[in-house]
Amino acid sequence: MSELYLSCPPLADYVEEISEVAGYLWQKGWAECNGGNLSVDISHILEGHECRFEKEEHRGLDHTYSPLGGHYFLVTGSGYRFRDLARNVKDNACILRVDNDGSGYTIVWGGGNSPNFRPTSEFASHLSIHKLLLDRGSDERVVLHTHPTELIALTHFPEYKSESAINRALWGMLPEVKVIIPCGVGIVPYALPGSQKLAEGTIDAFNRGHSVILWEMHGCLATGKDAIEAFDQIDTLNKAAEILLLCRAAGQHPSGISEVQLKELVKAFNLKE
Ligand code: 2HA
Ligand code: ZN
Repeated sequence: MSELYLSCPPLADYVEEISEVAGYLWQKGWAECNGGNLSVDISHILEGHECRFEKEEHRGLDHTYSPLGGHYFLVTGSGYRFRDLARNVKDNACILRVDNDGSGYTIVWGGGNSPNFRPTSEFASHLSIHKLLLDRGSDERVVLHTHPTELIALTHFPEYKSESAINRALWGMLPEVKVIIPCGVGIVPYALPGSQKLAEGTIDAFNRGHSVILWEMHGCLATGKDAIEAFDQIDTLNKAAEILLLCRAAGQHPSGISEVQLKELVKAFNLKE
């Protein structure tokens, strides 16, 4: 076992869970090439441990994230593959500490031996979301972005460009969708990957009450208490998208679970409407 895990045993479980989810994403076909990224605020699990980190590589940030000063994140690398992460977290992700003033960060572990290692290209979106979760006092600490094929396909349909239309269609495919994602998915119109515009659109969608966001013609982003919870929400939504597309491919336009049946579900499971 590595020095780091010996000095901070709970970290080993986190690293294991992340490689498990990375494997699922690859098996699902949602992580082609270097598609997707993941970050975890691990500050809480480091508390009370004298962690023996191994390196110090400092970098600046384009924006300042003062409230995140001093926080530690486990983050996947830019240009790195989820299928490789599944086998080896240390070479394909890093742990970094955000500077006290939030204007930069220091990589303290991982990143392989590459001097060019950088956190994910979507780091701006991830940090903005972690800041929001912190502001809210949320216990969600994971941000996961991936490319779920069928959900992305639906964002190309003119009739599913609106949040109300796509949520009505997805909730209608199987009861689990309303149970797991009662507030529905938020939609962010297409914006350049890694851009501040995409990060801002994502924050707006979170502020509308969503915990899963669809980036039009690009992918999906979810938060969760852990990586499995974030994955499960996307998996459930994508299952609904698969059923919808299967019905369409068979020449059917399913009317799905009715309003009355959805209301019955909300009542029975005490869900948010
Ligand atoms: O990390 O998916 O959106 C690669 C991407 C960018
Ligand atoms: Zn992406």
